[in-house]
Amino acid sequence: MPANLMTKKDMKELAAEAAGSAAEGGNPRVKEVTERLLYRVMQVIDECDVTMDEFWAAVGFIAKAAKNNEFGLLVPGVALEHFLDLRLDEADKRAGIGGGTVRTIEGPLYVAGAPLSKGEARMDDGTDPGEVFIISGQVTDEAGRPIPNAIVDIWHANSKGGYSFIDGEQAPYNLRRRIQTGDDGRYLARSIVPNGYGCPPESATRELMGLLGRHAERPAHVHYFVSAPGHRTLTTQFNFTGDKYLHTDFAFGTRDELIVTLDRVTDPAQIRDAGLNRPFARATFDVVLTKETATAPKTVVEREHVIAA
Ligand code: MBD
Ligand code: FE
Repeated sequence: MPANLMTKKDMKELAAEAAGSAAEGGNPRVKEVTERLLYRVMQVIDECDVTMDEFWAAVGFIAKAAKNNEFGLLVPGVALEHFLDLRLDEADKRAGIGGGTVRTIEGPLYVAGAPLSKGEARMDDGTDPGEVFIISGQVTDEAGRPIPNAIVDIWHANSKGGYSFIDGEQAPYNLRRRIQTGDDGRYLARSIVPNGYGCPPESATRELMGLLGRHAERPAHVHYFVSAPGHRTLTTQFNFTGDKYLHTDFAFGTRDELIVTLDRVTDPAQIRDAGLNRPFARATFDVVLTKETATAPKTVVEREHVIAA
């Protein structure tokens, strides 16, 4: 069939009717968004001459993603989670807010309720054969003043790119910790250098990436939520220089300001001073939080989070 069989007017009217524009009740917000969304879907079908077979293949794809509980993976994969960040960045700018550590996506693999400790934590349970990794940093305000009692909630993959709870192979809360900063705003984490994450082989998300000619990999990264009373909660991550996937992250999470360099320590005296017996890697990740104000756009995202048993 040819494309562009329909008039804009006909599509707009049908979308409006389907979204309940003539109906009294319902939720006005849902009606508004549904109407615009349906109109745009109709436009795409008509512009691209989407066949019935193609349409139902797309429905099947969405059903598969839903059955796998994969929407949390699909959303960053098609850049929408990053797009939400870009909008929030712009809203911040217009509200005159800047100067804090930049945000990036949360991703789908956070587990709430990780063990909480003061000042420092060991994140790994000692079973991962990966490289020992010491992360240190300071949480400050925009004036550089330390923020004591900030909660630094860190989570990352193991040396195989797997996340505890999700991969079913690790102890509960392995590589997931909350650290409360000391009076100097500092935190210290001992862990294992993570590997990058790849979408599961049979996932709908990987299938789509293949159809788009893209890969389904993330560079290695470490996730953070950082919160403190009177300050805006920050969702962010850092990556590592030299990573193969650093600038082609399938989830669009990499930001230039969030790339750290791993410092490899091989000097026996330094290894001993760190209380270790083999070479290790270390990195610094300092965090600057912005002040909470009544007019600041909201940064705490309400979304479903699992809690490990
Ligand atoms: C991850 O670890 C992640 O952070 C994102 C955004 C998507 C998939 C896996
Ligand atoms: Fe991740």
